[in-house]
Amino acid sequence: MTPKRVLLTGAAGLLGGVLRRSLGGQFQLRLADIVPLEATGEGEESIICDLADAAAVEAMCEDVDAIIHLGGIPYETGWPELLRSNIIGTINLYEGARRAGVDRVLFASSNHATGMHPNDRALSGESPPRPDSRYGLTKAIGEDVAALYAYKHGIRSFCLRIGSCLPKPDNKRALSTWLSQADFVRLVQVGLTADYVHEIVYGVSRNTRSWWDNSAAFRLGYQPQDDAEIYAAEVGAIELKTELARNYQGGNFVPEEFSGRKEWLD
Ligand code: NAI
Ligand code: 15L
Repeated sequence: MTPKRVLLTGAAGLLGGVLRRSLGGQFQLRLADIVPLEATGEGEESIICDLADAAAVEAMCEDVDAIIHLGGIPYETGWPELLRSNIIGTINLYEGARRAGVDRVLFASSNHATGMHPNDRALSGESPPRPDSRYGLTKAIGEDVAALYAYKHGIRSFCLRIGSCLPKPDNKRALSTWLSQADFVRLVQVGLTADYVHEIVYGVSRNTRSWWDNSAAFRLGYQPQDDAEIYAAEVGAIELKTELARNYQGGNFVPEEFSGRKEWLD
């Protein structure tokens, strides 16, 4: 079933804005965020909703076919905030989707769910999590919440381990991790229409230096068009500062608060 009515959480954020601009007109969009936002486009409506409020989330999920779940904290911070917005928020979202009979959920996971893997290792969506931060762990947990609701409750779940979704790469690491905004939209279109049960894919463009085997996404129809390599001359010399950041997939998240043993990481 191709969805018509789509709920977009985190709609006031950076990636929410990208999707709003490109999906508006194709779908009836319900825009939701904890901060106010105005519905201006045709077929748009807006809702203020804190993802930690289970009853409000349940109401927000009614009468939609699909949910794109971008809402949450996108950086490293303390447990109370991450627990509330990212873990409780994602559980509430899936539970609301189940109660409302929603067909599919696209979950914005992150490369930081696997950030402690060395970057000379090609990972796929089947590679096990190795979170580089509390934030990365919230994304790994979100992928498991997605699996519970897919296999136990029949909600199609598409988890995007997004790399670096920026207008253009800003350093050498991003030549591997970059997801252009246009390719992000292409991947979301796949998530909204393809046939899958519980799929984990990487949100990455067709970068020459990509660390990720994204064949599962290609099988489902993802055809990325952009390659960060065209920016290599501009940003290829901009290296991350520490050895840990340069050698492990999570970049700067890896050395932050690191108190582990380097020899365990390979
Ligand atoms: P953003 O911070 O611009 O947007 C997130 C939105 O979530 C904000 O508008 C915020 O108000 C909302 N939010 C936070 N806590 C909330 C709560 N308790 N209830 C309701 N709404 C809440 O972040 P961005 O960059 O747009 O990222 C979107 C998603 O994609 C995030 O989940 C992030 O972790 C993920 N992601 C983004 C990447 C990127 O390169 N931008 C890379 C990897 C993952
Ligand atoms: C993420 O998950 C963050 O939300 C984003 O701000 C970037 O840090 C990105 O990953 C990245 O790894 O570049």
